[in-house]
Amino acid sequence: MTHHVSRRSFLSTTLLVGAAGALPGEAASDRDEAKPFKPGIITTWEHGRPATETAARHLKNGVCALDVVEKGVNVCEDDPSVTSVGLGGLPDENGVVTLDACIMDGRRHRAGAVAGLQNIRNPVSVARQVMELTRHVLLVGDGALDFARKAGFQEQNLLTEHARQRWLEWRQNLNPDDNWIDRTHDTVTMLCLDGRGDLAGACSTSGLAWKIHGRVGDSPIIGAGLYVDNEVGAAGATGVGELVLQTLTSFTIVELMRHGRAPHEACREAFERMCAKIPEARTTQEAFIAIDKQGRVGCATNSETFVFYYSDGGPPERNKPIPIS
Ligand code: SD4
Repeated sequence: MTHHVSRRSFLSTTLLVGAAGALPGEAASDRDEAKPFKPGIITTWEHGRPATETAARHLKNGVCALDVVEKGVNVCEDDPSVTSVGLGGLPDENGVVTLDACIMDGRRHRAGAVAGLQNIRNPVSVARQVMELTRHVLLVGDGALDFARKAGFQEQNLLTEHARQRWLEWRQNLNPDDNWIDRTHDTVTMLCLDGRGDLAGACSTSGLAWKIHGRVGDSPIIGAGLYVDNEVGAAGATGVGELVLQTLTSFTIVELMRHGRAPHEACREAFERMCAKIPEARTTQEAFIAIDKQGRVGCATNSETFVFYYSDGGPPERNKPIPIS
């Protein structure tokens, strides 16, 4: 399924302004010229709307893609009514909320990630600090929490009463066929091409509800839940992370775009490849989004309920892709 950026807006050129986000040693004037690309943001799921609204405001104000995606994803993390991300996320089998997130900056091909992080409502911002303050990419569990504390993040209980009640219901209805897979799980993944033509992406999730304590999904793994290549494009995933981990879907999509596929073709081909290797992928919920260096966006999903939001800096547009059967 493709979201077609209108021909008129796609062909319109973007005048690059301001120096915000310029790399050290890079003169803003190097880039102040009309370019044949269209800045844009694409975000997963219904809760992507408020996240995209905030992100779009920043994009319009000339903020760099890296800040756009962090600030956008923070909106979802802060919302206690979103039960799959940050505060209010559904817990693991022990009733503990553990969060996975990552962020990637196309300009320097840098990334940061956290997995199994407890008590911090903005894991994507902790991931950003892992990227900014250390030479590591991924911190997990207690180590990630220690790092977050030292970086100045406040701890809080992330288990809302609503999430606790749902966990209690699940425990009462436990059955021996439980496979930890058939859950509601709606990771927020956001990709952005900014006014300078730079790409970034971020994703954040509480992972599969009632997962085994210690389980890590695809979302904090660079190349699986998210991948950005500043020369080519960016891609991200939402869905059952085990399958995404087994096929490194986001990396695959970006590589397919490198070889000339449009974003929707790359997403579709990656999905078909996943199904060829793992037939179960036809029945588990999976969705992939992508944006290329020109600002074209695309998506492939097998989910009846998946939606994504797109913005070029204006009000978010809701898109309901036709699921692949
Ligand atoms: C995970 N991929 O932890 C995440 C969950 C998700 O839409 O994306 N849900 O496997």
